[in-house]
Amino acid sequence: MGLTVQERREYAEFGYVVVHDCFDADEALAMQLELERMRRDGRMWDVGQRTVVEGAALNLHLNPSAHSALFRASAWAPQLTEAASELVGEPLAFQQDQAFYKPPRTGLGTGWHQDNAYFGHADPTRGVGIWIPLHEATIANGTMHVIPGSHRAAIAHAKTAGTYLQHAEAVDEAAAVPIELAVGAALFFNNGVLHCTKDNRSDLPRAAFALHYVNGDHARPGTLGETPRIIPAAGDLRRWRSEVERVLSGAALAG
Ligand SMILES: O=C(O)CCC(=O)C(=O)O
Repeated sequence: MGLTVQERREYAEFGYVVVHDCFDADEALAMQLELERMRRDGRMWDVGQRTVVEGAALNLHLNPSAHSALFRASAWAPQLTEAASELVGEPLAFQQDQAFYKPPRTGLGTGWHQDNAYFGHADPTRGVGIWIPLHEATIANGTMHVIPGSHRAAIAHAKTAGTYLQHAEAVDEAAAVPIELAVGAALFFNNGVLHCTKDNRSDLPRAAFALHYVNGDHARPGTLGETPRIIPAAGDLRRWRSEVERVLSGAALAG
């Protein structure tokens, strides 16, 4: 599908761009069902190593491609690979994926950071993150916030006590912009953009899925131990769509 000239310009200027209608209803539903299956199976863990019990204040994470063929195939979804390769250049390499789940009322946000604090690329603009809400992401449920233009300067980070997370040491929050997104949309953001999520104070859960691509010539293992893998910039539509259909037909049989 690729990005429009306007979308590429916005990304270059601000360090991020929202692509509306990145996923159709089937794709979005399949991702929601898979995340919910993994959550029910107890695959999610709290970044602060808190016990995962109902009603607790939690920031739940998961590496979905370790447990789900659908999420493994998502890295090959052409609407992601084509846009990512336009933003970071070919050869395209897939770096890693993560999912985030904030329970209703008690879900905890993730502090301000630049993803390049984890990846350590010499040029953060050679890496792109894609944040995909699996529930509508609103100010009330603590959606992603970004600081436009912040990809131009690296900020010092420190380790957040009791977690594997890094947080930026100085952030001008007055410049922050909340990014409200419908299900089906995706936020593409430069590895250098300062971003955070806030607590979920709403009565519904808020989940999101994020993938990271990097230009293959600049690829290096991240601090989470992952090794980037070269993938075709055109992606593989059949691989992605057959996984979407498999998940939906499994749900139809079960339901
Ligand atoms: O959804 C979240 O809480 C964190 C997302 C994030 O920081 C990221 O994708 O880099």
